[in-house]
Amino acid sequence: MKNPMHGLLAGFLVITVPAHGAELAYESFDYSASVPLTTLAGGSGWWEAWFEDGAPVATGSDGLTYTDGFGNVLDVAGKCADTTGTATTRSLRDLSGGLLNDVWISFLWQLPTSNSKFEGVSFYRGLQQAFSISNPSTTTTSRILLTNNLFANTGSDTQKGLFGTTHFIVLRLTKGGGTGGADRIEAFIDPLFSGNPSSPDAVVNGTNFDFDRVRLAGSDGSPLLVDELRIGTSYADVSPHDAVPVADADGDGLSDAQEAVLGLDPNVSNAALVAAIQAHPDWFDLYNSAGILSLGNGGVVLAQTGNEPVNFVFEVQHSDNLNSWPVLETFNRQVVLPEGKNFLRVTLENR
Ligand SMILES: [Ca+2]
Ligand SMILES: [Ca+2]
Repeated sequence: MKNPMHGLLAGFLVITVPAHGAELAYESFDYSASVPLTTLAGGSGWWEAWFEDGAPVATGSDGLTYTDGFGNVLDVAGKCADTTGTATTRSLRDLSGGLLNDVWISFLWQLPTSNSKFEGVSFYRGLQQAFSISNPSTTTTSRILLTNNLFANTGSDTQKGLFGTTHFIVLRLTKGGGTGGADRIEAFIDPLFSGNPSSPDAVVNGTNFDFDRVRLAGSDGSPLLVDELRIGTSYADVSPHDAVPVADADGDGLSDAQEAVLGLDPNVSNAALVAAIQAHPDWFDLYNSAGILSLGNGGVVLAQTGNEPVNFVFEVQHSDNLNSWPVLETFNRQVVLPEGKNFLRVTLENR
């Protein structure tokens, strides 16, 4: 605390164990190839089967796959959805859990060929289209757009998207997290699986992005492949993957690639030196976790668990007798650390 608190008012910080996320819905299109989605009811977290508005989207001949920039492979199953048809295709499915917000959404996306037709994945609140990821319908340029359908279809261009390439699209909805307390959606294109993505490629604000329905559509039957649609309460829920084993020929914990950077022989173990450095970090002007946690400097340093957000409950307490301290006000806040960061510091200032 930079200044002592005055009077009979004090802050009390309680750190709660982060709640583990939960996968809320999943559709892998684990059906036969090249059949209409209508009446298909696989996956989890859905209210009844796919239905159509016009012509149905069908399953593709195969499923999509995705490998992130570190070589980790997304968990996939079954086929995909393919909007190709002779007329506009639209298939919809309702979620079983009612209206959702404060969630992560992910899906695989591939536009096979150049065109200037609308193809997209849209999210509805009942009959109201709320937000969409789509291909621009005014140009043949390959782009992935995030659109607020609630307000004049105002969009945000991710400036990303290649024809014939499978992209991993992640949306993060934050209720009240936008400008002036509006809802916010952040779009991330091809983020790594290793940590919460923190630099969105597009952002939109809107009055209410609650949704309970998903629609896949291809205008005039133009082609879009969509697969592995997931909704969850954490990024980890929507990015399950198999980590690729890292080559470490001598088994000393340093990968062959890291040893190459350090000029070491990947076939000669450096385990003894690594153990010595870990046992005596101060000899090398390094901090271990305990050392970092002791660097409060008037604040409190906290470590995150895995990649989970850190949950705070901050209580302001008051007292008439300095003995009993009932709560005056409680603040709840969840903080997601930037990728690659494991510690945060909290300070309290009386201004
Ligand atoms: Ca699939
Ligand atoms: Ca090694």
